[in-house]
Amino acid sequence: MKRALITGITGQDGSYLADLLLHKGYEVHGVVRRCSTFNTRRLDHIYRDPHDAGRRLFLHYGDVSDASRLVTLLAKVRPDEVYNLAAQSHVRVSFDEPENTGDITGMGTTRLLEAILMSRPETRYYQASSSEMFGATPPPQDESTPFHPRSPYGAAKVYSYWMTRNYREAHGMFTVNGILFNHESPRRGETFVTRKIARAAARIARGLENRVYLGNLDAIRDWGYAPEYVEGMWRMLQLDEPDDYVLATGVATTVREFAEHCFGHVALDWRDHVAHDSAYLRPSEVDALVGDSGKAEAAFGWTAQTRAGDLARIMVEAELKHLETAKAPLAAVPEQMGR
Ligand code: NAP
Ligand code: F7E
Repeated sequence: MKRALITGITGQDGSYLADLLLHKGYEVHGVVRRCSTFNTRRLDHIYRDPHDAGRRLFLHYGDVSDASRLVTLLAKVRPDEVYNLAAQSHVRVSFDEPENTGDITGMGTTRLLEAILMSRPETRYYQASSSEMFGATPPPQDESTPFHPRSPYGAAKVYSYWMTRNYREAHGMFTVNGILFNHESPRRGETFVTRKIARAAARIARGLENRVYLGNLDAIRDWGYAPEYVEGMWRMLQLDEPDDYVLATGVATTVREFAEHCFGHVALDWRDHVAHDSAYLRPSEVDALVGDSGKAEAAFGWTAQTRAGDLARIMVEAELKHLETAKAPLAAVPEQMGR
């Protein structure tokens, strides 16, 4: 039985990756931050009581800011594959917390790579690199596009990208960068724009609120469906040689168009419900990200299947279903925190 360790297992991608690896017969170990409230909501459906025999999902407290913990954890688990998905992943928040973002999204990678080198260097390593690294460089972007990050988050990811390459070149480790363009789902964090809009469209349709405040509607993103992207992560670690790959749909959609899709799905006109708030603008914006994932298609046959219109439908449907089943609909995300 193969053994994998996932940092960021409680996040959107971590939870889908855990689903996938359990389905493939892996023993899955996840690193979870200690938190005063439960942060394992996305894992509820696969969690099994520690006293149950035969379980294959194991959760361990840990934090990528804590090098000694990573060393002991890697020595204890001795995984065949490590997926480093842990990050302060919110671009707008990275302007408020640039140092913390550098520590977690940047230095966290080095701590983990070093712990692997010390304990089991033959472990295969996946780094969650991001299209945010391309930043100001115009689309289409692929593996040879120069980086020009526009946020502390993007800069931290560029650092992690190069550390991942360096452990491959310097130590011969099997390390890969998956350079993933935006991918979304009903499990997306509530303050990312797709989830924020889908959630608002459903709540407005059910009469729970009337308006959603957004920032830049002109930004262009390449939005795919997260479960397809975690399959791509896994495939990268099954190749004969380590390399770096872009995963993207290749389709450009503006924030405005995504809002049109979501509100259209509940037969509403987005213009009646979307208002502007400059709090959601970024000090420096990434205007357009549209990827070319031809290299991934050629190397391991990966192509994105779901486009933005279908994604909007999937996300709004999930919000509507949630409202039907929730006893008391959750309160709106507080405005100032709803970056
Ligand atoms: P996410 O939902 O924000 O999940 C981030 C995960 O990192 C969570 O499990 C979080 O734990 C964990 N984490 C944060 N700080 C940590 C720390 N100090 N130590 C240990 N764990 C920590 O992000 P995602 O959308 O799943 O993305 C997964 C990875 O891919 C991230 O590295 C992200 O930057 C990158 N990425 C995402 C996209 C995308 O479009 N989704 C595109 C390209 C790259 P809590 O649950 O406790 O907060
Ligand atoms: O913003 C605009 C905003 O926060 C998308 C992360 O997963 O993907 C994600 O980063 C666009 C931006 O995602 C609001 O200005 C308008 O242009 O959903 P987002 P992101 O910044 O693209 C990359 C690939 C990652 O790696 C990151 O980890 O939407 N926008 N109005 C807004 N964005 C937010 N959040 N909230 C608004 O009200």
